[in-house]
Amino acid sequence: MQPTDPLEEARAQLRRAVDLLGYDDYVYEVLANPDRVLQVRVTIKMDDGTVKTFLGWRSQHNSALGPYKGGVRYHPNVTMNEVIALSMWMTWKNSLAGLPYGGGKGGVRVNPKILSPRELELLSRKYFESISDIVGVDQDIPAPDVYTDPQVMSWFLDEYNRVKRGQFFGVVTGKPVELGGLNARIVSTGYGVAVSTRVAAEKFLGGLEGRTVAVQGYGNVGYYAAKFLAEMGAKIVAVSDSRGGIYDPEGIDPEEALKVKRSTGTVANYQRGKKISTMEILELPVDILVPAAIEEVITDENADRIKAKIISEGANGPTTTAAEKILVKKGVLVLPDILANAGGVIMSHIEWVNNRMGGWITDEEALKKLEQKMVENTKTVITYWEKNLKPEENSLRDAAYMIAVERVFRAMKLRGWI
Ligand code: AKG
Repeated sequence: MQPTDPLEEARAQLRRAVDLLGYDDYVYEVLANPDRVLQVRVTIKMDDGTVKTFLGWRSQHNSALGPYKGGVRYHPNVTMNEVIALSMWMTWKNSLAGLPYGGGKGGVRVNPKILSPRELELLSRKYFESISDIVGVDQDIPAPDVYTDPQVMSWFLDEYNRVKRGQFFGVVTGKPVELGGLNARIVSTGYGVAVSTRVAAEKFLGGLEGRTVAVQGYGNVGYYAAKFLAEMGAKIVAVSDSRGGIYDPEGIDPEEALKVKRSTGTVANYQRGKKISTMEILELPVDILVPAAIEEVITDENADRIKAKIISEGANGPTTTAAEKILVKKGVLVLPDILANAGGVIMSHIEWVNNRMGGWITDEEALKKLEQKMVENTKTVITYWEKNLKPEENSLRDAAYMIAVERVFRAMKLRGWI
């Protein structure tokens, strides 16, 4: 199986939605390409005296609904096309979530795990300085993504305020509490995945109680999805990370698995159960599968062997278009990324509003708001799918895309862009 270009995937998904909605090629062309992509060079002096240059990007896809919004990832394999695809997905995610945001995304091609704290700070500050002219509280609001965290956001915030000579706290979200962030941001994507899954399970599986779950990826999203799903009554039977996984039909304690990962480097050392590979986890006989690791893990090569009834996309882009066709035929329901993992950006919006008002909100209130929005959005997508599409031909992603693209289309029309 050849890895597909994420941008091709994103465009194929858009093409489908544009065709289903009956829009013309002009609309497709406008939305298949970002408004702007800035490529920057980030050159830093390493601790050993050598000089290294890293490439970085910020892609601003569409701002019809509001300022661009989306995270920044640090990853050794990130490419410009991937960043563009991710910014396109952010446009749909924000639109579907009903947030007043367009879509943006950033990335730096670097392995942050091998940088010293000083090198990481320097890289973060230089990257943000280089994109500071195109970001801003009402222009483009970055946030954490793969391998970036509240500390990186603090450096972004500080660098922006140094360059712009102000105190613009709403220019990034996902900040530490001391700088206007919310503790709840860290749990929000995983919590949102769990809530969306619960709504789907209530509708299609008669509830979450006792339903078996496999979670691929044990970073923030995977761990918190597992933790909250377990709290909601589901039984976590398999978890994995990049180094391997574990399957125990008797059930796995998510907290214990996290402790094992922290102390030994991988959940695969969990004391009970059978060791499995990070790809085998996708094919286990479970009710619910949560791919929360990387893109394109469910492909036309393994889709036919998937036994789960519901797939909840914690990661961005884990299912390819070709795989989804097979899954629709098999009657497997995919809660698409733009719906299921929107919890992070919804919480970011709460933080941003708070910063702009100079206000405060408790984590409890913020999580309540997030839950309401995830329930509402999941029900909206399921209802739209049932009313307007054919379950034997169309996925929930088709429904989610049609709602999201139509909102962006209407905003562009009202603004006179098309
Ligand atoms: C994502 O949902 O993939 C994001 O990058 C969210 C970032 C945000 O909170 O703005």
